[in-house]
Amino acid sequence: MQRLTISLDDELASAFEELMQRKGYANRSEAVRDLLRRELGESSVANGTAKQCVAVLSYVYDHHERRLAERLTDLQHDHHDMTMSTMHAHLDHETCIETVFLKGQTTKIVAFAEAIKAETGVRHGNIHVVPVEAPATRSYVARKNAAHTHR
Ligand code: NI
Repeated sequence: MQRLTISLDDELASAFEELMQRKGYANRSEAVRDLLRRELGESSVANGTAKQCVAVLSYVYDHHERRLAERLTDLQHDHHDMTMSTMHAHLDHETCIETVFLKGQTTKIVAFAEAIKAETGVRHGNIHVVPVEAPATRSYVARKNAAHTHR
């Protein structure tokens, strides 16, 4: 554990305090740790160093759109090696919301998510990628997996 002392100008410091309050952080250290982890995680995905990831893909779609539900299911079956689980809810007579839990090679997962989002009738597509390798961003999942290593 290292202790860092940082200097912020007044404006940035009060914006940080405001952000902490809005997000419900009880202390500055945890807020800074989360900001750093998010930035490191996002940049490791962007620059390709996060080779493996877990991800949550969510989207809304119209199940009356021609064959869309079937196409989405086909896409998931085509990627069964990375699709862990799917949750589906019917929002109203036409609209469905789906969340897909994914695990595997980051580039493949991102490509799969883009393919789903690009389907006609899929709206509000969003993916949250969590790197599982980079030590600095060690996630809950990575720690949990490490804790489950039996010797
Ligand atoms: Ni539905």
